[in-house]
Amino acid sequence: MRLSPAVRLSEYFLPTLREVPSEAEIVSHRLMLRAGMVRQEAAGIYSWLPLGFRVMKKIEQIVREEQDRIGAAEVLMPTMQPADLWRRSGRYDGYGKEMLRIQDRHDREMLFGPTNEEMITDIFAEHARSYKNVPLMMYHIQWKFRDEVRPRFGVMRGREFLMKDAYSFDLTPEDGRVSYNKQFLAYLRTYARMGIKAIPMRADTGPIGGDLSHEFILLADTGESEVYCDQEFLDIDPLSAEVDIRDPDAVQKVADRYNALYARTDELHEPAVFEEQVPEERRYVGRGIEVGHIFFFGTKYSDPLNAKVTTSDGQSAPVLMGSYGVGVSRLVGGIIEASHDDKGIVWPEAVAPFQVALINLRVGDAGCDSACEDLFAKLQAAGIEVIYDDRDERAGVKFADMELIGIPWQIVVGPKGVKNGVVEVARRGADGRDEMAPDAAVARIAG
Ligand code: P5A
Repeated sequence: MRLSPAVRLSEYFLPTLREVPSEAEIVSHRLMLRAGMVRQEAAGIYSWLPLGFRVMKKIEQIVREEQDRIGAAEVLMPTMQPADLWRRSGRYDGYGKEMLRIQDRHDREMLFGPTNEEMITDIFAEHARSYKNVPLMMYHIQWKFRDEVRPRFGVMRGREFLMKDAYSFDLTPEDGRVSYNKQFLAYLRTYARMGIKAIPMRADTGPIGGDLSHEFILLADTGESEVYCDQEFLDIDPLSAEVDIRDPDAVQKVADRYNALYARTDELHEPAVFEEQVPEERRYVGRGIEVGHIFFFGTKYSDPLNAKVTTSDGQSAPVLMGSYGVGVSRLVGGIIEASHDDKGIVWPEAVAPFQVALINLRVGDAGCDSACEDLFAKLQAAGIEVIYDDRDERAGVKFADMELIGIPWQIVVGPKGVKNGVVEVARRGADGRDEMAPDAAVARIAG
């Protein structure tokens, strides 16, 4: 999906707020409301306004590219599911009040899907026949509904939320492990590309089931989960080495590097174990937000839903499955928790709604207007996404708004500079402004 490469603020919908909304408990929620990114429609249910929508789409696209890269095929399953499917897996009653149950006009029982293990297993069961159909991975990026007891923290714990959920199908435990490892690696790359640190932690499997599971915890001081880990986790850069994803040994090697850390750090939540096993200078204690969760659960769904394939020697065997979730809408809030200052959001470049804010200090002044129009066109030609503040507003309002919404670069065009043939360039989160010719400004940001 292609986002609009450039917008004029006078034609845009950016309902920023000066006041701090009283209902918001945490900084990301406050900033998302103040930056005009979302509007709450009901408890835990949000409309995504233009700015919030752009960020969510950027996150979604990074997730998509990394899934495609490991050979997972994108599909789209519906939000509505028949209750019968969940009766067959045995999860219909167990899921309890968190599942939103709906009746259609024929009194058929439906539900708004909280996840899609049943449906994808049923799709596989209908179409796949033999060992030649596996290994296989499919994913979709689709809205989920979970009627959480206490929806809070804005989009971080919503009732309706966007998830990427992938599913793997394999014949042998060894192949299943390869699929799991591929996803593990894809997750490391996905978060690194977003400019954030997300640490894989061994996890309980809960209602999804299975015996192998990792949560990915985005480091943020305000997070709900405690993180005790070896500093080495933070020092590994997942993007530093190009791993051939089609080579199972290479993939296993990366997973092993993390697993070696777990071997030492499995019970790190016990302070005594932590102190005994991790040298003081490498002890990291912090907080974080769960932004992903992956599971390998074997035949938990393929057994009851009869998803079998014939083996090469003519036997019939249930497929082994895993499922892999990323909290796409949660990440929008999570990244803000991890990256903000007292002026507002500080977006990592890869997920910023726009790369540059072009600020016209004197709208109506012929020199400023034409310098801005020229820059607006040149930035677009250079492939840089730009939001042009062409509103008739005070300079202070413009600076405050662009800082609040966290745009990585600012180009400031004022009457004095225009006379001297220069503009000012500033970087969000850094001090100072540099004067330079307009073309140099474009080159600086492009470079
Ligand atoms: C894995 C994919 C699953 O549902 N089934 C399909 C498995 N896992 S999970 O851990 O329950 O959810 C995956 C990720 O979704 C995000 N998430 C939420 N985001 C916002 N609001 C919620 N209420 C919510 N619940 C889960 C989390 O990031 C989680 O890791």
